[in-house]
Amino acid sequence: MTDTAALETLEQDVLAQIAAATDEAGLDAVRVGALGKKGSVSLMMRSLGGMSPEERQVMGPALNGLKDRLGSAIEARKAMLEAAALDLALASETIDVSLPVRPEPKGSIHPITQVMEELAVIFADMGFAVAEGSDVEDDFHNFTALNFPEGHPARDTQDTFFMKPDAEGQRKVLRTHTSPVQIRTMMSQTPPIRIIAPGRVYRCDWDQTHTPMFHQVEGLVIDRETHMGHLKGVLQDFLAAFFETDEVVTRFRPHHFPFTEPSAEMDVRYERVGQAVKVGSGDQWMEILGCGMVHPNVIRNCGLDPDEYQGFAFGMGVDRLAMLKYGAPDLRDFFNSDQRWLGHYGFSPLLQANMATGLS
Ligand code: 2NL
Repeated sequence: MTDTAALETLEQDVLAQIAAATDEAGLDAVRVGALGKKGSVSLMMRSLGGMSPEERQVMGPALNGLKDRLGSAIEARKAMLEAAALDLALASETIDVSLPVRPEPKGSIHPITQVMEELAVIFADMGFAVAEGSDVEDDFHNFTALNFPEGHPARDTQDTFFMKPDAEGQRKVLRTHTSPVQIRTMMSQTPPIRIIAPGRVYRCDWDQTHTPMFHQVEGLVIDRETHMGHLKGVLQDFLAAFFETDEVVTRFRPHHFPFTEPSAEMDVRYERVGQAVKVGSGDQWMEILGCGMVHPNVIRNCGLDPDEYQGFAFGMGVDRLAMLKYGAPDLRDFFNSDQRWLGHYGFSPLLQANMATGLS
């Protein structure tokens, strides 16, 4: 029975099975059935031992040839099936790289953080650097260097959070303004100085308009010939940029701070448009910030000569700016961590404030 005609039939049979295999698993079953240890071709190879030398001389090469041809046919079919599977995957698994990230971002930027970013962007555009410092400060940097006299009401435990006395008996405070950052900058750098100091500040106060922790940004310019005109120009440009209007109408009202002389509060024109507040024009005045020329005592306390250097400083509440610009009615909502409130008043983390394409 082991003649070449039988081999011919087997070859046609296996080739038909190879052609009919539609996936790699099916094709591998065909390979095992023919060329595997107990496959039809392998069994025939094994029968070579029992043949006469004449028979073996014919059947040996014939079986080897069959084995090679079937092996090549299987390889060719395998390559074809792989290519087809890849084409199918490429056609059905397209990736649109322009889609937003998944899962979609759920977090949002808190309006106070947003306003802090906007302030940094506006003042950076005017050449100011951002300076930061510790929330826990000593009496010297928070009060004494700033020309607060002994016994000034702000130094009182009524207004200021005091820490427990340390090993040297010194009572540190939670900074009541970010001015200590500016004091430290004046003591460690030589003018010209142009910085803003944004950050958290603390005072014993808790009602509709006051929270014991709030946010402030202060600014400081120290140079040889700085004057009130520069102060007014910087603050007007700042307010116009922040409230995104062409011009703002402002006025200085005389005031008093221990650390500036002269001191002023700056008001801006505004009007109510329904619930919202429009800043820049209108017939009402609104107090927006405090400012002044840095007191000569403060300059001297920082190791600089007030006859050589002078400058201006200003300070304002970030939380109030955020309320005004984004129309949140109650300051206490800013600190409730309510997801629905944040969803409404928050900002996209993917949109960064910048002067070129807009602040908010
Ligand atoms: C306000 C008023 C102000 C300053 C802060 C300052 C800092 C140094 C020297 C002098 Cl180191 N002045 N800061 C000056 C004027 C006003 O803040 O109403 N803040 C909420």
